[in-house]
Amino acid sequence: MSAVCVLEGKVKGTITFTPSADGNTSVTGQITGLSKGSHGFHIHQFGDYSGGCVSAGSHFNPSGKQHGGPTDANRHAGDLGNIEAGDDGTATVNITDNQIPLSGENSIIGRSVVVHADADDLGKGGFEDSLTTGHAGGRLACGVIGFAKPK
Ligand SMILES: [Cu+2]
Ligand SMILES: [Zn+2]
Repeated sequence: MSAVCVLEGKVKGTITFTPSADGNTSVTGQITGLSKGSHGFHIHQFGDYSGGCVSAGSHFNPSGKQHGGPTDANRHAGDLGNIEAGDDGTATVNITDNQIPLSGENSIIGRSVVVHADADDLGKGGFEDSLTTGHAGGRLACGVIGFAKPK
C-alpha cells in the first residue's frame, strides 16, 4: 500500500511514498512555489496542523537520536535532507530511504511532511538549533501522510 501527502497553499505539491520489498521507501513528487535553492524536507512527528505547521511537532525521531543528514548514522528517522528548487521555484523530489516505513511500529502514516524556508545544514552548521532542526528556518508547507487510494 502506497501513501500520499498533499501540500496546499503558496508552496504546494503531491508527494507519493512507495514501499519496496527491501524495506526502502521511495519518496517522489514535485513541489512548486519555492524560492530558488535548498529547502529542508522532513517527516515530523504529528499529523496535526490544527495550529498551523507548528502543530506537526519535532522531527520524527523514534530512536532518540540527534538531527543529521539522511546518510548519517546519527539522524532522526524523519531527516530526509534537502530538496532543490530551480529558477522556476519547482523542486523534484526523488528520495529513497530505509527509515520511513509505511507499516510497523515506526510507520510514518499519520505523521506529516514539512518543507522549510531555508536549507537544512544536516547538523553541521554549528548553530544552536543545528542538532535539533538543521537550522532550516520557518515551515512553508505541511501535510499529513495517509494511505493512497489504490490506482
Ligand atoms: Cu522539518
Ligand atoms: Zn531532524
